[in-house]
Amino acid sequence: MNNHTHAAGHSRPPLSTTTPSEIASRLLAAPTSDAPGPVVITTHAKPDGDAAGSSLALARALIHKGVPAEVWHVGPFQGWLKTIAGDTPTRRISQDTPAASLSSALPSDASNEPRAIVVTDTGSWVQLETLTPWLKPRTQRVMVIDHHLQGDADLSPRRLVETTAASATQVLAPVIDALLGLRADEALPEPIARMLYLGLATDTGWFKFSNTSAAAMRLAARMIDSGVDHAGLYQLIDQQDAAVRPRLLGRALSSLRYFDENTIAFMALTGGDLRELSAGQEDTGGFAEPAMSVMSVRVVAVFTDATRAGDAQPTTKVSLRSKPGTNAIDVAAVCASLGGGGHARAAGVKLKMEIPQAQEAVLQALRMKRG
Ligand SMILES: [Mn+2]
Repeated sequence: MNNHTHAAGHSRPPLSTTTPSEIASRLLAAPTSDAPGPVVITTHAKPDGDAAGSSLALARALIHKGVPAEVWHVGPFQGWLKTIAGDTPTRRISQDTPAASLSSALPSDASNEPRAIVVTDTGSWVQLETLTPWLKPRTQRVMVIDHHLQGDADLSPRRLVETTAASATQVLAPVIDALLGLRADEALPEPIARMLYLGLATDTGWFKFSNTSAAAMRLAARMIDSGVDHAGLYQLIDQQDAAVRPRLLGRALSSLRYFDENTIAFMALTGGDLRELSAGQEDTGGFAEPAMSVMSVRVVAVFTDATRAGDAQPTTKVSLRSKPGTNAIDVAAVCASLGGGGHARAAGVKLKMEIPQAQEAVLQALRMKRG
């Protein structure tokens, strides 16, 4: 994920329990009479580039093979998502849909019962909150394609998880090759390649984060050889901010505090900041970069008020980033100690407390974990 503010599960089941070719053959198999519907592909709420890219790429590859497929996205939705989805069948589900009314938001007749369900870019129930009541009775038909360390074993018996992959789309690429019968050096149809590139590019910060590997670069080169307009994608995804974004960044920067010889940087966006600027959660995220560019800084935490109207308790969303190198801080471990998760260099957690208390808790956890 680009925005790593998800909390992931604690259990660590064996990572991969299946192979790209097994997933492909299951997806190409004729449906059974009790589950004749399309393949449903879903991902974590608030889809980022990798979530959108992995889910849409797989749907396009299946449709290319004549297999009916649709993507289910759970909000909030970023502005570019509609453009990226194009005419690929996509169902948009509000993240606030209560469990009781979920079934009326979803196709319910038996002819629509999906033959298979694929979850991409997450393997954790907490990131699939809204869809959990629908997924729970169907886990035997779920397959997971992911690159996160955390995951829940009871989400699916079939998991394709590579934690060294830069993006879920990198894990997905061999599945698509198996579906389409392509070698790993052959061109892909451009609408599929564009989605694979999108996941790679956004999860590597446009090829500058430490997860940018030779394999990621090779896959990106193959996608560009397949005709992807990488400059157009950059403009669509990274230069589409609402006018309020720089103002919100100004608020975050003016809250900047350093700790421990300027090695730790904290920024905060309060509920007041969001209200005064008429900004929403969808306008936040990605604010760590300016503080990461400070030489002494090794870790940045951005705290955002995520309390929803009517919530009994305050919620603070914490997004952590750290720099690679000697004594690099494993922010996934820091977040895991607080109930969250993510990657070693980018992780997150949601804490049921006000921002000042959340900052105290994260500072303690950072001081405990650093070398
Ligand atoms: Mn990802």
